[in-house]
Amino acid sequence: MLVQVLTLFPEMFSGVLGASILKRAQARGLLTVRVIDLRQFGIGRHRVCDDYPFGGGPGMVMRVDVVVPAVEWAMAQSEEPARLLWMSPQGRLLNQAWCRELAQSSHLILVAGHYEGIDQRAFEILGGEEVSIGNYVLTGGEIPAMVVLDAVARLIPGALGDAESARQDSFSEDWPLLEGPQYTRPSEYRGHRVPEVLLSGHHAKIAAWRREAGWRKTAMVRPDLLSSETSSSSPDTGGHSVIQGGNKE
Ligand code: 9D3
Repeated sequence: MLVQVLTLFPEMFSGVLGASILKRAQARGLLTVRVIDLRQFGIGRHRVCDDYPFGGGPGMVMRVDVVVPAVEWAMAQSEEPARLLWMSPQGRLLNQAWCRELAQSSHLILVAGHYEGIDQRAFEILGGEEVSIGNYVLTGGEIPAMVVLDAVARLIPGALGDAESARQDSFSEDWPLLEGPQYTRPSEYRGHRVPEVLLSGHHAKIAAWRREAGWRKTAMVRPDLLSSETSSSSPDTGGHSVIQGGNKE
């Protein structure tokens, strides 16, 4: 998979790309990430990429005559037609089903906006989909682009280690219930003991205890996951609830 990221802050990506699964997926040749500096497409000697919003208002808007040529250049770097994703607070909420779908793609282009956003005509001209990662305000689309990259890259076959992929195979739903607590050695620390059942070696009891603990945790923290109409696996809403106004995290 080729992923091209267009950003005004390419240096933000180096740490994320150089560690863990993203590093391994690239080392294994499963993933190529190219971070493209939008400033290369800036206008004039100063490579200006933004300007004041027509109609007034705070902040700056990224120029259509910078963004469109940059994306078109990125599209031309691969034979495969690219799936174009705009990181935007106005986007559809990212969920696991969408990530799984994106992982089927051989070429993604992620545009990370900064400032107040991107001139609307860029979407009109190029199409694509707007992605939000949640209902909170970030300073730009860079971290959302990293989130998309991370969530999608681990779904590329071979990207995960054996243990991790075995685990992943064990549930096929869009989003499972939450898990109960995890423990490792020592079995007692500062008077806090690991639940006895986990030390019992009784596999059926352990499985039952974990199911119960996960269900309790879910009911407490994410009751939205327990009602089928509002869960992230609900296909008709794309994962965010319309009824009951759920997913207001
Ligand atoms: C006051 C209006 N704001 C929109 C909610 C303006 C604004 C805030 C933050 C415009 C851009 C941004 C920068 N955020 C992103 O580019 C972004 C984002 C986010 O802030 N939250 C969740 N997902 C995303 S994807 C891109």
